[in-house]
Amino acid sequence: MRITKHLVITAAVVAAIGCGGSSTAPGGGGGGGGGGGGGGPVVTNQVEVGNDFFSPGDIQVTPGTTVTWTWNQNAATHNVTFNDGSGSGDHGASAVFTKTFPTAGTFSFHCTIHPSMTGSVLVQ
Ligand SMILES: [Cu+2]
Repeated sequence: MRITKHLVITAAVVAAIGCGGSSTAPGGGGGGGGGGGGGGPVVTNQVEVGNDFFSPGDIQVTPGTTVTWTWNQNAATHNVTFNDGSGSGDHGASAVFTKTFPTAGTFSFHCTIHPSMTGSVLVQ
């Protein structure tokens, strides 16, 4: 007996069609925003003196403005000292120091006890 096998090879053409593969982003955007708080000085003549910070540290005033530094109720001993050596001297909680800035310029200050405490008055 002869068994004839007819092998029909069907070339299965697998058409891998890429269509539909692209996924359209489902409205992913929307982020952004959140601005504000930039690095510029704050327009104010009031500075809080706290433990290891002046708040705000960098302020802006117009010529002739008197700036007031107020030690907060929790403040340890700090001082407001300008680069020319002038300043408040050492004070503690609830102290107040004022200084008038008649001329334009940038006047940096710091606490000599805590060098990390720095600030500046931009007068313009
Ligand atoms: Cu200090």
